[in-house]
Amino acid sequence: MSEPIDELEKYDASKIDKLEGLEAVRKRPGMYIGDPDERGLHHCVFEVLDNSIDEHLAGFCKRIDVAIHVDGSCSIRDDGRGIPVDMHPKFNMPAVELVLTNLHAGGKFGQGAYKYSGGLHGVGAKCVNALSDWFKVEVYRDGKVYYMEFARGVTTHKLEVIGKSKHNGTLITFKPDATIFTITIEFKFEILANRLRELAFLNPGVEITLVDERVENKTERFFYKEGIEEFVKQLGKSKQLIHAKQIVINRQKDEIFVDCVLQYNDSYNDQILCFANSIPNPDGGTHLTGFRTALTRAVNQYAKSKALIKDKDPSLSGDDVREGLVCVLSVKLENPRFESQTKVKLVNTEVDGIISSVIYEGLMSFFDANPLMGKKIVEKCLMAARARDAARKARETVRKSAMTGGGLPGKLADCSDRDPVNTELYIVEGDSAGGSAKQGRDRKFQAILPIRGKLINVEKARLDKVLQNTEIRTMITAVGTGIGDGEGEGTFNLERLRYHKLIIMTDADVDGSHIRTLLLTFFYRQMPQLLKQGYVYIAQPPLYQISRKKRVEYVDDDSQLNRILIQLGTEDVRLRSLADDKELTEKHLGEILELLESLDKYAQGLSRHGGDFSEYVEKRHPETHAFPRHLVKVRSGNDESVHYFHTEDELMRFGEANPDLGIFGEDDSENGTDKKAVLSRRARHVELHESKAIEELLSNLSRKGLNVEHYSAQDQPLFELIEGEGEKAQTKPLFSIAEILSSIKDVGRRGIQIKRFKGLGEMNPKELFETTMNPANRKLLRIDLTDAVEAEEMFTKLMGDVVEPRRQFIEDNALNVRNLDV
Ligand code: 0RA
Repeated sequence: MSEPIDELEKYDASKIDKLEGLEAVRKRPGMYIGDPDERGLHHCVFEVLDNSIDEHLAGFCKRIDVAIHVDGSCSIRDDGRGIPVDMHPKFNMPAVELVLTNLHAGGKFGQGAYKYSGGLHGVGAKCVNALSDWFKVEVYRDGKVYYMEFARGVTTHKLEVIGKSKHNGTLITFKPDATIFTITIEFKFEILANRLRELAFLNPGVEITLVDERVENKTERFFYKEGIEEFVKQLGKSKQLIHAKQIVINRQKDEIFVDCVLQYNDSYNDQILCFANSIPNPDGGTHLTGFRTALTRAVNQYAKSKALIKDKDPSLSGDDVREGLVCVLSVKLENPRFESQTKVKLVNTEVDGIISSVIYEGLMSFFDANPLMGKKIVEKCLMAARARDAARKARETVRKSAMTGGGLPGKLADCSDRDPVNTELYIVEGDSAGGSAKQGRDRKFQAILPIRGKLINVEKARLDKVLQNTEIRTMITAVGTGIGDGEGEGTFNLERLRYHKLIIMTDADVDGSHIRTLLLTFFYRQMPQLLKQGYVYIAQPPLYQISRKKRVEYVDDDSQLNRILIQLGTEDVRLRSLADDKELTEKHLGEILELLESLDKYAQGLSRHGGDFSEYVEKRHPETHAFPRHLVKVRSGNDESVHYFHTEDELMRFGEANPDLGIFGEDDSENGTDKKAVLSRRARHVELHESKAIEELLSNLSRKGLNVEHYSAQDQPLFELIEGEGEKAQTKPLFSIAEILSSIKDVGRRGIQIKRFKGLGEMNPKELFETTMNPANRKLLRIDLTDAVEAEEMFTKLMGDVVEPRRQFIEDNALNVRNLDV
């Protein structure tokens, strides 16, 4: 299996310039991993991961397991060959130590099986080592387990055999150094998950898992046999496709491997994701240029050859042929060069022509073999061309009116400071809230733009229609940047941005959330740079106002309100258990309430899925005491029933016995106008990942003396709530566990007034300023688009035509409706 000596020979002395310590990396982390911010932090994981992916590319690694641990460290395990452990003859050091401590040692990159490696110069893992508080490596090789440990790049535990193993592989665990990563050292599941998913798409066949041990039950598995074909399928899954069959091109030319999958949908945007050696290049580069040229040329060529456009007609433009296109373009080449250390743009000049010819040939042969689809695609592009012409005219008029009419819209209450760095624009829903905001604001740096009613849905209308909308035009003028790509007047120019904070302020109701989504979608489609650079924010008005005697307090959300109610409630009451006639200590009661409060959240979650918590508790497995893992809600006309299942098997059997519910297959009742589909039953299956957490909570509660069986009401009282002392004490019997929490909250609620703010208009100007606009108190939510793929999917789902994904999305996210669109 392993030929360590041979391999080592190849990268010995000649490849290792000098023994350079890792101090250089610690001094200037930016040179090696980019800024030591959140991105840099996660980059560390990706650097180590790249080595495992290399092992996969070399044909030795099938599986990679990534874990975020409770102490904030992260581990990456692979089943590759394992880092070599042999003594290096010249440096008198095991290879693994050399590889992890010496900047220019390594030499496995840029040759042999590692030709298509993503890492540059192989500095990856050793930089991570240098930037870690501690760094541990276990190597499984030659039937043994080897172990080594470092601190900030310095060896603290020499290589040692610590056990036996039949397997091969490498396990690296590290804890980032907080003195380097000063902004954050907290790994985010989503950031890691997005990259792992991407890697699994780009490297079909590798199985990657991610587990977050900081929380209960958070794991994900990424495995895509079909690679980027599945990627494209997923990107387009909430859109109406123009053609069912994907265009798949994979070919090798001059040592460059090209993998490309395309599919058109009926939206007005394109999404082309480019990768070089599995590294995303959001700014494109030579591979993208080559692709674009080829696409435009091929579609025009085909359209003309089939007389779908006349010779005298203008050609379809690049924008026309890309409208509604979803595409993943992945190239693998020997020496990728990028514009910067962050690798956002590929610059190898030789790539352009090669990609262009491969893609052109691929497209032409696809069109020839599938003439109907070719025709459909050309027709779609022709439609885009016509619409683009109309939009260009519309934009022209927007620009003209902005230039001539003296500039700023009358509804805008501008601020006095003219320096965009200092200023903010509040885009406020409704004239009345707009009025309050105008009165309450600090006019030096806060500008207010009220917008009225429903905005036009920018996802469903073409740009020319969108630009006829007055609200949209006003907003474009106020923001100042203009819209659309390209160069020249009227197109987007970030330098003309008039405020560095654009703050969307809407009511905390359904309409408000709709308007907020529309605004965000508009920014996302027409001024994406604003979102990418973090200029767009969402104001977070408080949800409640509570007043007690003369004191007024604002409360952000339900969980904060609950905490306050529980706190107030426990100040006034005690709890006596009737089973042993003992009063609980305040501490004991506090702990119980905390558990009950968490349980309540799960109970509410369950009821959002249509379940009932008491019933759920009763469905506990009589022997194992496990809770059901699956819930299926069946709707049939006005009837609703809920079914619980403990295992996949049980669920399968139910699905097989009720095939009309389509629990496993795609729900195709959206398609076709079959009357029966409208009348038929519908089912929704939810996997209750929370069952483990609920089990845990209930066992904690039982350790605190509460019996799960008593969750719902009993015939006899279980507890007594006591208020007041001695003679004057009042008691109230409680018949269930659930009642403890609710009755204590009831006590807390006494003597205070809780007002729920439905709309911004319910606050007076001073309140609105203090709670929501005053930089000293407010909580702004910055919209960041770390993951464009996810954002794209979210916007299409929320705003697009396909009903089912949207309904599903909204239901799935009902847990946090307040931030539905963020
Ligand atoms: C140097 C040489 C070889 C493998 C590796 C490094 C290697 C590094 C890492 C880091 C994480 N997982 C890894 N797996 C392998 C070649 C080994 C050989 O020829 O046996």
